Amino acid sequence: MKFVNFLILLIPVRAQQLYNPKPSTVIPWKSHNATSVGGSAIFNQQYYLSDRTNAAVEVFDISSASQITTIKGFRGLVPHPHNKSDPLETEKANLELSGPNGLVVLSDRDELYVADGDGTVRVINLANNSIVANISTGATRRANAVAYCPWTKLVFVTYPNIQENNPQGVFVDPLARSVAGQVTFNRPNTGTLTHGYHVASTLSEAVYKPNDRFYVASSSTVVNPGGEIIEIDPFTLTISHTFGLDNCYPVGLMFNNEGHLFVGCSNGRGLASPSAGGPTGYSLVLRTSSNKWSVIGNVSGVSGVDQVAYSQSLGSWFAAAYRERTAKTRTAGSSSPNSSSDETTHKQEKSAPQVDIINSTTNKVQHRIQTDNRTGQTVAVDPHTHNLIVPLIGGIAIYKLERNATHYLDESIAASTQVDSYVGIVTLMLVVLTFYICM
Ligand SMILES: *[C@@H]1O[C@H](CO)[C@@H](O)[C@H](O)[C@H]1NC(C)=O
Ligand SMILES: *[C@@H]1O[C@H](CO)[C@@H](O)[C@H](O)[C@H]1NC(C)=O
Ligand SMILES: *[C@@H]1O[C@H](CO)[C@@H](O)[C@H](O)[C@H]1NC(C)=O
Ligand SMILES: *[C@@H]1O[C@H](CO)[C@@H](O)[C@H](O)[C@H]1NC(C)=O
Ligand SMILES: *[C@@H]1O[C@H](CO)[C@@H](O)[C@H](O)[C@H]1NC(C)=O
Ligand SMILES: *[C@@H]1O[C@H](CO)[C@@H](O)[C@H](O)[C@H]1NC(C)=O
Ligand SMILES: *[C@@H]1O[C@H](CO)[C@@H](O)[C@H](O)[C@H]1NC(C)=O
Ligand SMILES: *[C@@H]1O[C@H](CO)[C@@H](O)[C@H](O)[C@H]1NC(C)=O
Ligand SMILES: CC(=O)N[C@H]1CO[C@H](CO)[C@@H](O)[C@@H]1O
Repeated sequence: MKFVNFLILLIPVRAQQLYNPKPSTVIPWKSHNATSVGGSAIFNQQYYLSDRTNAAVEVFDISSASQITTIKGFRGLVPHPHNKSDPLETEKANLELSGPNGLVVLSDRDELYVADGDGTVRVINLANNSIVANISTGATRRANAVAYCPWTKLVFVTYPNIQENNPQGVFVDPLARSVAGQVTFNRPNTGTLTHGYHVASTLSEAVYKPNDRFYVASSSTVVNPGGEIIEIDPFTLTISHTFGLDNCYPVGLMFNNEGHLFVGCSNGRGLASPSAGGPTGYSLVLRTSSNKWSVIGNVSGVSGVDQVAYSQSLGSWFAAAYRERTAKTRTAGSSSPNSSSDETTHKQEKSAPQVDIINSTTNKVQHRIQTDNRTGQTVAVDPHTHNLIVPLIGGIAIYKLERNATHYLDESIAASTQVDSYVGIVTLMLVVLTFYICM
């Protein structure tokens, strides 16, 4: 029996690497004190970020590492009607009325569509970075996520509409700059969303799967309390499939090149991830082909995710797990203010904001980059230069992955393999020793 127990110990346990590269550049915010951001995008070497705190879309040039301009004309953070005293606090702001939120580049039109807090979609001309149109979606509260189908030339806009408990999706025709259709989603599970004003929405990310359909994440509905992924046909302008999830509360979505959908879970109420015992939360990878949907990957240790990016050339997803939590184990009696003769071990959760880099072939975490739990909710990666960009309180952090990705990966894998072999050898010696002792 003992021998068998030791054999189990021989299975190598690969410790999760916390990878903390220094960003190659941190561009300070020109508009100060950003505490609440929406989506981000990279196009033509420029980085666009929805900055709710400063009621603007911020534009940065990546190669010169400088801020180009601030595009004003957005709603900004609207204080909660029940507490007007603290407009800078995200949790106290009424996100249902705030913006800018999601944004998407229409590369064939050289335009950026940005969803705002009053239900308007504002169109930015990328040649001169100015708002050239405001399209009313008919909504009166925040328009949230946006996605673009270049095939049918339609923009899909989500309208969470928490207040009326009536989430909608609106199709916008960029040529006519008007609404072309509408779908109604399952109602949110208000029993699950008990955070009151702190609830941002149940409808979160929207993505377009190339040459296929739109996909939207809904965190928790009456029909599917653990959340659902909704597929929308851009030709018939109707919902073509709904896939229910258990205990995921999906927020971020992103397809890889093989058409696999990464689903960033929040795994709990609000955006917090699960309980003590290490990073036990997870995100999922789905196959969405026709009506044969299935879960093909379970990415352990990645939760509290907001937005997700993908790089085909690096073969990785990048998940902004800004509300990730890990267990902090502490033995009473040391630095504890309650120190006494109590020798029990207390487990507490601790905020562990990070961007997780996930191999999109193996669906395993390759690296974790530490971020912050305020503005680290969005992530973008430049397909050409492999610059990974995360907005942090201290500035816009740019990680150059192209030159150093392989280097970092090799180094980290080498380090963890060394640890594995070392653990293996020690265990083997113990087994041999025990075997002789028992004899
Ligand atoms: C409103 O926000 C202020 C500043 O954070 C806080 O001191 C106050 O307690 C809040 N009031 C309510 C009713 O939540
Ligand atoms: C930006 O370009 C668009 C399209 O050419 C034009 O209509 C608009 O007036 C320009 N805006 C500014 C501020 O130059
Ligand atoms: C769009 O709306 C914003 C905010 O009200 C305003 O600043 C801007 O001038 C408008 N632009 C156009 C082209 O209507
Ligand atoms: C994913 O794995 C976790 C354990 O890490 C498990 O609790 C959960 O049920 C799994 N979810 C799915 C959908 O497979
Ligand atoms: C320490 O004791 C106080 C008072 O009994 C209690 O409120 C608090 O939760 C305890 N803290 C911990 C970490 O156990
Ligand atoms: C964010 O991090 C700070 C500092 O670690 C922590 O005090 C706070 O509780 C965290 N907030 C959330 C929502 O996790
Ligand atoms: C991802 O995993 C595949 C299969 O093991 C491997 O061939 C590939 O090199 C990995 N990608 C990276 C970036 O490490
Ligand atoms: C990439 O790694 C190499 C080797 O450690 C280092 O010399 C170089 O400065 C790094 N480049 C960047 C852009 O961080
Ligand atoms: C309220 C607050 O945080 N204000 C800060 C905004 O940013 C400027 C410049 O970085 C600081 O000096 C302020 O303290």
